Amino acid sequence: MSRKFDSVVPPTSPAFWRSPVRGPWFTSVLGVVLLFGITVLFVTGLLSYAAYNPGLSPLNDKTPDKGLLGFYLFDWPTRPYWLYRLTQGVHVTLGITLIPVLLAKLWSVVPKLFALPPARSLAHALERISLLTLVGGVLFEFVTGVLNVQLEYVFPGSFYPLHFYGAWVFFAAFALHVVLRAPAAVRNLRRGALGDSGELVAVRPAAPTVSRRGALGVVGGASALLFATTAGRGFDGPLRRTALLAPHGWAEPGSGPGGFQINKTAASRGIDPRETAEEAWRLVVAGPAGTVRLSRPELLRLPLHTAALPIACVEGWSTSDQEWRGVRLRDLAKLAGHAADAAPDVLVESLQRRGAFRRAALSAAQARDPRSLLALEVNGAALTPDHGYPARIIVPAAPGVLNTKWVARLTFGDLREAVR
Ligand SMILES: Nc1nc2c(c(=O)[nH]1)N[C@H]1C(S)=C(S)[C@@H](COP(=O)(O)O)O[C@H]1N2
Ligand SMILES: [Mo]
Repeated sequence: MSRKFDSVVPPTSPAFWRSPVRGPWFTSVLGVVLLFGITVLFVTGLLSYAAYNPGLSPLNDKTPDKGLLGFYLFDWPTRPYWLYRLTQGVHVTLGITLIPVLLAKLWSVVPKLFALPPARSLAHALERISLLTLVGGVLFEFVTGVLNVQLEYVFPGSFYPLHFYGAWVFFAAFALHVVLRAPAAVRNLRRGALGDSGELVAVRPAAPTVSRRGALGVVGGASALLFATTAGRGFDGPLRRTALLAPHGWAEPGSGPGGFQINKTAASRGIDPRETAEEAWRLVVAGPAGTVRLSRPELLRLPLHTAALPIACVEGWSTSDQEWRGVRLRDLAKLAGHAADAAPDVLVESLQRRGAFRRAALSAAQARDPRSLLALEVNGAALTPDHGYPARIIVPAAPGVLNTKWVARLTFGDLREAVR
């Protein structure tokens, strides 16, 4: 793809663009890959949004002004228990894998950005504006997504609304683009690489250094490399070590029962060991029957149950199943005055005083599931401080953000009452 050009030819001239790789076939192949890939990203993104149960409580809702965009929301299920691990793993891994395809697609059509006159007609002007929305939208979604996954806290509190509203704006432009271009793309693909003609084909092509198929191979190879260095985020042990692109400098979980991914340490969340000590810490359980206070030894004397469940974060990493042991949320609901089968929504509050994720609302379906625990132990030992000692929530199929650590209080009942 040699880029030699005469300094006198401006980029607004077709003669400026000399790569012999450009052409409708190359653009259409990449377009079809993106059509499927971006559709999966959009659907898994909408699922990820639903998984936070934003309809449940203002606490879970980062986008209270969503209006009609929340039309599809549903009560996030608790089975299969690996649901969010799968949908969010696919969302993040696929998004990263598609980056080379996206860049190649934009490169393949970049001459059009410079084409003159800016508008030949009103229809042409509208089309170019919609393309700016499309390109701006896709870059915005990929950049915000990658930044959120790779660098925590670049968007204090605002990643959710940005990525969510951006997705709808982008997807509207994307759907329009697909409808307008699909017939031409099908024609280009039928005609094949050799039958290429049209505005994208260089009028003064430079000598080829790679065939069009070869160039596609380079793009595919780059995607395969990104996939191979990303997918390991969804596993523990040796596989995680293949995730070379995952953010490093995280707390080292070490080995032993608590030797799995730690997102935020107790120290970083301002959890004081004096508050979690056995003498000091009490779990408050509130409901219509009043308020019960339980020490950790008292909780350990209640019926204990185990559940093998992963932690799966919105950032796309997850752990393999861990063996959690603790008290069922439905049994705690009973202590608070609700029949176990009629356990209502529950507000979970942690010892943590500041920062996001110190509180979360769980749905009645989540509270009733027999695998939903207030976990006291993991993998046969007491929780480590960084995994939420003295007690943390674990719920099947839910995003990590709902697995509150260092729990201090559970309030069963109508959450609109509980949250002010
Ligand atoms: N109190 C509290 N609980 C929390 C968080 C937090 O910041 N504070 N982070 C949540 C998020 S976003 C995730 S992904 C999981 C990570 O759990 P781990 O660090 O044990 O892997 O904890 C959740 N529980
Ligand atoms: Mo998370």
